[in-house]
Amino acid sequence: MRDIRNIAVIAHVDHGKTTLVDELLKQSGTFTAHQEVDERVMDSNDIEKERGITILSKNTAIDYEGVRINIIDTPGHADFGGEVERVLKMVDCVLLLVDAQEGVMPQTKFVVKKALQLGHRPIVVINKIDKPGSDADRVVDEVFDLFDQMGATEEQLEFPVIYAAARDGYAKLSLDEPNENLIPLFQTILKEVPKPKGSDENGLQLQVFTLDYDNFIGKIGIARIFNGTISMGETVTLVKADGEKVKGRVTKLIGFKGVERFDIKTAGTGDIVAVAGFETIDVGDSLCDPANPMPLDPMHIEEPTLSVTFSVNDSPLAGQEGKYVTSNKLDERLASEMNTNIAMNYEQTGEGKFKVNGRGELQICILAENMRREGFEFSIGRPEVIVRIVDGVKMEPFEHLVIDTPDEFSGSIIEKLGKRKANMTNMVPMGSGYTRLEFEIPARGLIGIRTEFLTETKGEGVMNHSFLEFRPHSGVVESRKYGALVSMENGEAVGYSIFNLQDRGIMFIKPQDKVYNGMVVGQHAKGNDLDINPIKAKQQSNVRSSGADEAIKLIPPKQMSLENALEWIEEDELVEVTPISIRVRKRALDANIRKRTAKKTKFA
Ligand SMILES: Nc1nc2c(ncn2[C@@H]2O[C@H](COP(=O)(O)OP(=O)(O)OP(=O)(O)O)[C@@H](O)[C@H]2O)c(=O)[nH]1
Ligand SMILES: [Mg+2]
Repeated sequence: MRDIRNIAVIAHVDHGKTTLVDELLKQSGTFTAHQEVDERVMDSNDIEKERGITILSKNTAIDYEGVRINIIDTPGHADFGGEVERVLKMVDCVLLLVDAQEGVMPQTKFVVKKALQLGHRPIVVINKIDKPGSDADRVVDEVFDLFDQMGATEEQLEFPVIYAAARDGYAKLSLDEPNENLIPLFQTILKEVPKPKGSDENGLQLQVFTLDYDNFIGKIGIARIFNGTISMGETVTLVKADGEKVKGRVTKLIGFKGVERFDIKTAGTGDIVAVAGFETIDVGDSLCDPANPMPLDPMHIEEPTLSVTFSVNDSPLAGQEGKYVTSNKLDERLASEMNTNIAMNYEQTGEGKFKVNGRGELQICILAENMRREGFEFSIGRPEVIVRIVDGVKMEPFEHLVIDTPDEFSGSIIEKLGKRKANMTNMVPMGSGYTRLEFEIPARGLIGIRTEFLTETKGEGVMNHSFLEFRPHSGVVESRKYGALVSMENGEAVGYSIFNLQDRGIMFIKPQDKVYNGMVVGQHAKGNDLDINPIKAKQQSNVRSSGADEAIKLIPPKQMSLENALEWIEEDELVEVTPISIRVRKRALDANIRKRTAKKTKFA
């Protein structure tokens, strides 16, 4: 059997996972001398590169002193926690990174809980020790306390610790050693990561944790072999999560090394490979020995907490900018998404309406962003939290929220969050003028808060949250304070009218933008909605007043990104998404209908 170690790199967002994987690849000599590689090479898809975050977990492999080390890089953002959960089952150990300054953060808790539950004894990497504000000893204590709180065993509490600066490419066993290279980390991996259990002699048992697709070879399952061997051309049995069995032939077997993938003939117990030949293969499915198919336990992933309704775009501008606009196309696209992402699901809730359930606003925004890049046009509604009835009690998801803010803003933040039903559990000075505030808050209270929070803290605050648990429903939370400026005309916006309207609030449009009756063109400075006419041109008199038009000064409009818009809208509004535009609109475009429903809800 091949000498193999399998590890996943887990942490809170931005603590340096992908950067560490880069360095592990480089220092193991995986790249050839002249190979040009991007920074954070594992963040390979467009949105990951643009945003500098990992969205999908990805695997790579290195060879170190004759040992194959398979490494899975995972996302740190709470919305992609489902990715981490399913990966943890595929490895025998984790590298838990913790920022030497920030310490334990909400997603650190989430991933530690999952890792300990599966019996892993993490290698703790205190990363970014080069930061001036780093306090590695304090952070090690925090990690120890966290493990203890999460019910770690004696053995798990004796976790090995490494001090590192991933970006600068060094790691060491104690802080007073010189900064050299990652050899101490490689050595620790070889020493501490258990060898895979199972044997090449047993019947095949392999489980898929990620899917991939190739135009020539079709659906590909990336999987870990828990027992036996698998070979190119061999016939094996695919066992689906519901127990259904289908025999099929392995038409391609792919191995990994660094950023390369290549055909292999055979692979054995412990290895991570990609397999093609099974059209219906999904995440969590097993491939087994046809003589005695023994599937692995299906994967359990934490339930979604948030839902957003995607619907066919029925605005007056529908179909002008996108390639795919029909209900069927939307349905197909969502179905294929859910195939590869078991942390999300969706249901059809009416003609052309699909309720997409996921882990958070970012996860759903990324899906919508991918769809618009592929040429889809659709509209999305306000995110809603998923409520459950447990023993007759209405339960809603709660989140653990951590805020780091300049001291002077902590009072106003506490007040704001109070109105959103947050309960403060901790407040500690962080030094250099910053305070850390911790809360437990209904997920509902977090919808739409980010922009407001950034304004409140002049962009200097940082907020992080991750799922805690379902708790009894906590009543009404405060929502948007401002009304909408709603166009009452169809046509093209005119500079002159925008100029006249701009002191009513914040405009979202600029001259020549297409508008329609019922489209939201700005945020009203007051609490009520206001119908306005953004296409009214100046009355032309016979005598041209020279240069008067050029003299008007327009305040630049607020450009609504998909996330801004989704955060901003209320229940009676929608975001219209096309490959070119993001528009906000009223659900009911007709002003009379809007007024009637507004009255009804008021007196309901
Ligand atoms: N000062 C310092 N910065 C680092 C170090 N390691 C990583 N960074 C920086 O931290 C930022 C985040 O790094 P990533 O590697 O993308 O973090 P990540 O954990 O993969 O982030 P997600 O995948 O989005 O959760 C980047 O700007 C890195 O350059 C380090 O050792 N020291
Ligand atoms: Mg990353």
